[in-house]
Amino acid sequence: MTKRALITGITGQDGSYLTELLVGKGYEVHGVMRRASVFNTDRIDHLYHDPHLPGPPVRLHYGDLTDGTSLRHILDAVRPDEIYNLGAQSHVLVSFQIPEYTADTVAVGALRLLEAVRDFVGSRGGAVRLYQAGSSEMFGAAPAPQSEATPFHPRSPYGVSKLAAHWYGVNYREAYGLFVCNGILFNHESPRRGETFVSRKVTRAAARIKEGLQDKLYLGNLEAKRDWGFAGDYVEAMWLMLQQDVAEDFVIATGEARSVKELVELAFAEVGLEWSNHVEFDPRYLRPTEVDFLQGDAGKARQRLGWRPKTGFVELVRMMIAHDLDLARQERMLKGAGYAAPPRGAATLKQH
Ligand code: NAP
Ligand code: G4F
Repeated sequence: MTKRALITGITGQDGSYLTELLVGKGYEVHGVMRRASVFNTDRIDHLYHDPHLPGPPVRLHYGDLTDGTSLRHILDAVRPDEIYNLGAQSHVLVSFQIPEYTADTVAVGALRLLEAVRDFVGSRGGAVRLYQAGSSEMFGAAPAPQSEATPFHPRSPYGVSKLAAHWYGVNYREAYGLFVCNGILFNHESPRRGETFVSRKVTRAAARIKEGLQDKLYLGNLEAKRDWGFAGDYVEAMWLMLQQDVAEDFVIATGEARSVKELVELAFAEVGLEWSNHVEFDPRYLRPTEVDFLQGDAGKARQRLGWRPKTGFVELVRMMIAHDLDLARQERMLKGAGYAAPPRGAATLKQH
């Protein structure tokens, strides 16, 4: 029997890698996509085909985590075996600017999905397994290294909302016996990372400065430390959690922490530049409350899931730099040939 998966946030970084993984395992994959005024499927265009043509079994459904009815209808249409709730307003600094919307998508959105699943299982019977995308941001100010046993102390509206979603998941597991796994994932990046997260902002800028397309990079706090892994490795952990006999929660991390400054130094060194000649401080990128030090202990995932990261920090930054150099070179060539508009994905750097 072909397994069916439903992914919220399929158009995001993790959604795209998870779709590749599940298609490779023979799943039929369905995704929830928000309506946008332009095409917003860049990350999955290589997987998604016009439904009239033969191609990988990936189907998209319009829906939104702020719209519980749409979620319930999609469950009836898809009848999934596994659900991965990756949809979120996922930017920490932005969550201070739009806290209510962040809570609506991240916290109440997870609750809406759980209620829809509970209703679906109640009326249709059968078993549905749900992965909830939790975050190391829930640990916030808790001392490193952080594991499943570490008490949470979130430091942003995003972190608080993810923590509410985490506890909703635990509660629905205990109250209704739903199979819900909370992944507590530390930062994970890739060439498909959104351009306003620090890793991608830095690798894009280093590449564009190298190609003469910009001169300066404006950043906030360089002292914060993060445990950065590769998104392609982390989606495997999501899938593994849902293949266990019992639903549990898992920390997923590399166990290595680096500062933002180390990331910047490495990225600029990769393109042969001295970072301090190009990086300027801009206080607009500071958060009202910062998370200083995240370093995960993924011992439980190693033992129980057999999961370990395959990609190290240096390899990750090299992969991202290689990708962004390609984009910057395309942009430079097009500009040289007189085209005003850069290729999509290489748009002129707006330093959000
Ligand atoms: P991302 O690239 O920002 O993708 C977020 C996805 O959520 C996008 O597909 C986005 O759609 C969708 N979305 C946003 N608001 C929505 C709404 N109201 N209804 C339905 N979908 C909505 O995030 P990511 O890096 O792939 O992360 C995946 C999940 O893991 C997120 O929940 C994130 O908070 C969590 N997480 C990420 C990390 C990390 O380091 N990457 C670490 C821990 C946890 P559009 O494409 O239309 O914007
Ligand atoms: O790349 P960031 O924006 O990621 P952050 O805040 O750690 O959140 C990411 O990881 C979480 C897991 O812990 C996810 F749940 C969340 O969805 C997201 O994927 O910032 C990393 C660090 C911060 O300390 C920030 O203050 O980089 C610092 N930073 C310094 N200058 C900057 C900048 N961050 C951004 N985005 N932009 C800057 O200019």
